[in-house]
Amino acid sequence: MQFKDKFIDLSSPKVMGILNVTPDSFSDGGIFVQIDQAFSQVQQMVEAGASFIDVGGESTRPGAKAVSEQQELERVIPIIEAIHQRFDCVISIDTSKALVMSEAVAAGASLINDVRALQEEGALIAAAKAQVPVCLMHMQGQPRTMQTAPEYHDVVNDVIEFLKKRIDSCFQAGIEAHNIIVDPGFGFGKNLAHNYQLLANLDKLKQLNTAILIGLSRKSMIGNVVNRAVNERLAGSISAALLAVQQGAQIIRVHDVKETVDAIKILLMMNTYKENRDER
Ligand code: 8Y7
Repeated sequence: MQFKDKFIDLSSPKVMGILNVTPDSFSDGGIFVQIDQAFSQVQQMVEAGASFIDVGGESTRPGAKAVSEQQELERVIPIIEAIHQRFDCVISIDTSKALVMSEAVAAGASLINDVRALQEEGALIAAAKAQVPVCLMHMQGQPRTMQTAPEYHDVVNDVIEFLKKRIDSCFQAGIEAHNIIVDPGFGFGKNLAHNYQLLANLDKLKQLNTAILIGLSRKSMIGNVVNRAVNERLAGSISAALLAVQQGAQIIRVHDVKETVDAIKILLMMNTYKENRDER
């Protein structure tokens, strides 16, 4: 898949590192301290094998409050510019706002990651104009209330139908299939059963003929099974990531890049022998 001037071969799975942009940007030493912290985080992740760095200025965790356009721009643009100057990775902008999309791409981002699948006003047009790949994620409801009582007729089918419609809207806006990535949106308006039904049927997303991205790192769908706090969910997160990769997920969005890259290497090593076993 082509990301501006950078090509990433998705025939083997790639890791996307999550960059935490502190909400209180100016309270803890100012923008330079923040850029410094971001730099060391990004450096670690790129050295550990991240092909993508996902930069987000809006918290989409359950219960999180809305962020203004201005706030979001102030948080992400200087950091994207700085990362773009210094690192060889694809910068992904995690946003739903049209203006943030276009400003971020102008600053060096080359992937738009939208948890609202380009449904906000102007987003579809902004993404089409930006001419970079887009990730369309499924979410039921809005972050503030999405976990209250999520409901589906058939979660796997409902998510696939939603993504089909969003892909269609992309086509109509001039975004081509080779620039579309889909994501079932683990934890976004889904209870535990919904999340595991989606994980168990992840391979069905292949029928959409787009690339597949998944994010389940440290999420409650891991925590609720292993019964551990957010910082104790590494083994569970890696296990789930591998199960997703084995079903065709090509981009894995994680906090723990190094450990996930190692785990994927083991899976790929085994798979080289699976492919050969009938030939011997
Ligand atoms: C996802 C995501 C988050 C995800 C995509 C968290 C921004 C919540 N999760 N984007 N963003 N997919 N595409 O716990 O699963 O990381 S934020």
